[in-house]
Amino acid sequence: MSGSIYGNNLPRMQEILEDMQSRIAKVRQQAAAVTGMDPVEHSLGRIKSEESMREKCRRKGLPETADSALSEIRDAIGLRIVCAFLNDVYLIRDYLASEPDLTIVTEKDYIRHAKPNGYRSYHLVVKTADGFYVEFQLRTISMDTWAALEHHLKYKKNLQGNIDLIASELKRCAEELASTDVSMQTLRDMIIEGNGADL
Ligand code: 0O2
Repeated sequence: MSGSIYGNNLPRMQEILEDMQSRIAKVRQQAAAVTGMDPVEHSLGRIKSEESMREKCRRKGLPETADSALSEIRDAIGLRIVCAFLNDVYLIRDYLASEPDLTIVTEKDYIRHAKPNGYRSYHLVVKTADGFYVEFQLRTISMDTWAALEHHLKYKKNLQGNIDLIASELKRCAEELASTDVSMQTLRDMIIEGNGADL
């Protein structure tokens, strides 16, 4: 096993990641110029590490090849966009959908249809004109906090205690956070109405 699983595509992948990051920066500036508020709290971009990609190929029963890493698996290039408010998640979604050179390949609204464990996020896979896939995970700060904790617990070895109780408490937390997200959005809408276009 020698060389990168991505073959000689890494420089182009890095370029695409940077391009996506600058598009997000642009839409943040545009939205802030109109509303006075940045729709994105923070964002992270990454090329999936060699080791994680090889592990994902094995987990999915795929050969460890560039084709698997770039075509069968579609999150080699990934961005996580964390928004303060629910509506901002959909604003970013609409912006990505409106980009003429990007094709939406899959779209999963785990916000309106949460996973059974309580996971919420909006997942979008887009394809660039030259055939690279990019996965976007769009979520609120609350959803991000929950996912980080759940991820941490999931990979914690020798987790002691009542696993069923932990799972049901985690789900309850996800529901409480989701309800807080709706309340925060309502509050924001009320403030905007009270201030015209100032917010
Ligand atoms: P990593 O290391 O975070 O990238 P896929 O696994 O992508 O082929 P699927 O099932 O269509 O296929 O993906 P899905 O359900 O849209 O989720 C993909 C990614 O979302 C995961 O990537 C996680 O990052 C995140 N995710 C999905 N479900 C959960 C969850 O229940 N908890 C948390 N914390 N994150 C979740 P990877 O590849 O699993 O891992």
